[in-house]
Amino acid sequence: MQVETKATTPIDGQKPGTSGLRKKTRVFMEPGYLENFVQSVFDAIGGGAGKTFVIGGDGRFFNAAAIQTILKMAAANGAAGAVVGRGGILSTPAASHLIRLNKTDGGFILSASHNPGGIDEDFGLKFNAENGGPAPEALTDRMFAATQSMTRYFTCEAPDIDLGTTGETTLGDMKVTVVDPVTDYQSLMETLFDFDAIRALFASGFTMRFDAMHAVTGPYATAILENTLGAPKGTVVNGTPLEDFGKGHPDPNPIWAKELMDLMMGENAPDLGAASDGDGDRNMIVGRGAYVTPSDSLAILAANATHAPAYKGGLAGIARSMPTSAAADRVAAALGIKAYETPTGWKFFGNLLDAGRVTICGEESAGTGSDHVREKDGLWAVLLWLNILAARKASVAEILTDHWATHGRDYYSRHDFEGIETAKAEALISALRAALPSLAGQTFGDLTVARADEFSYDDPVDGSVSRNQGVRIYFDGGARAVFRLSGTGTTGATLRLYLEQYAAPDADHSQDPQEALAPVITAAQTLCQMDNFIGRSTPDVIT
Ligand code: VG1
Ligand code: CO
Repeated sequence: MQVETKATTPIDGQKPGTSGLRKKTRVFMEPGYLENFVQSVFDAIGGGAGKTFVIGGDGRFFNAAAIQTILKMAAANGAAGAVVGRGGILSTPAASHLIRLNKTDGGFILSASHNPGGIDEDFGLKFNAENGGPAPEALTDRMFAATQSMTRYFTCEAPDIDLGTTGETTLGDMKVTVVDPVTDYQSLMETLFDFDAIRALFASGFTMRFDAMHAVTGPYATAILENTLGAPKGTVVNGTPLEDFGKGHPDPNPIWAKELMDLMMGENAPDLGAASDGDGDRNMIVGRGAYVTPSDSLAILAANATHAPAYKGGLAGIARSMPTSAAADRVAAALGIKAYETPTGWKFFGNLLDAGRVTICGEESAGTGSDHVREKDGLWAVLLWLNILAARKASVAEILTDHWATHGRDYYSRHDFEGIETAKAEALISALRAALPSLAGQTFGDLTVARADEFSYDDPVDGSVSRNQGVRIYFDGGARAVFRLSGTGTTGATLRLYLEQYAAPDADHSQDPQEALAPVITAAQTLCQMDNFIGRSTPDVIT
């Protein structure tokens, strides 16, 4: 194999965000764009020589071509091996598992997750480290630094690898192993959950709809739910991954999974509705007439985890991202275990999981997971729910109301304001930051600020500090508003306003969340002078 050294120059803006580098697909397809970034990964990890990597993605447009480029570059950088999902397909949690199972030196995950796909939509690339988790900030900082001084990349002339069939082949001196994307992941799930109990649940007539949203979980859900657990054919819908996700937003929330929501709120609702996102790491859970917010789902999974074989010994601790509601903290307190609050993004859970400090983690953005991999895991959450439903012999709605009666309800909602001019969004955050010292004691609408700060995270495992992770406003009476800018978008800025209000176990839990949150919505919008800064007060997406 002849290694070719290609001269190149640095490309602006190749800074990984909350979850890897995400850009418009056409940007990724520009000559050298993908190559520069991939080379920066190799440079940041001390080169590829002798190393092995997992490579796969969510199947969106440009997935297959990008994998061929990465394979050639890996071989040219001296890699010893690559493990690739058949057809270039790997869900994010399955990729995380393969990195750990095969003890590789990391992996390249090609996905822009919940962002739409297609030549005019989004593409993304993320590097995960040898623990199977997203590169921590110290590593993404090194990657970004490498992109800024990039002068050459290494590749080679070679025919494309046939990814259509499993088996081993070589690319120069590099061994390429094409694996079934589902098999190892399914085996892992079988070690965690009581498949017999779930099988018996389906056999008893339990009904479910799983919406794969034309994204990566289709093959996984079909193999596990229908072919193994005996859910009737047709339980999984939109189960064939498409390059453009059928032109949808593969984001499992009540807005983008509206069809599923309508079904679940209607007369013919099955017992359980679930959905996952583009790359299979998010989940939505909805019972008959009962939507479970991701924050509540995290808390309920943690409170009931011992029903599943993998967690029967109890949990070491629970971690949630800062904007996620305090519901999980209440469960941790009740269980007498530690609760951790981390910045947004799964990369911050890695150290806690590696150190054995936490067993279950979650985010308000529909991500839950455990120490079985180092990513959030959509199907895992669905299977844990199924295991709990099978064990408790109760409906989703019953489990939800029972949970609130025990721990209280954290009314919760996120309001997203999308496509804002970046300068305006940043001005709003800067003004908030400047106002922080004087906010306590001031009243906005009906609510008085108890305390306010900007979240900074001191990682208790490696001592690293991550600043400016969102503005938190706590009001008297148990309400909280959080402001932060999204780090996964590809155009303009998205302002996320996270809202919550606690209602004690004996309080009214039957309100519509938007009504229960009305005072904190008003207070938050007034306090940040939303209208002045961005000229808007109606969110584009409410979850
Ligand atoms: C969003 C979510 C965050 C999640 C991230 C990646 O980030 O808020 O909780 O970890 O997406 O999820 P941001 O910066 O846009 O708020 V995924 O499913 O894209 O890997
Ligand atoms: Co995702």
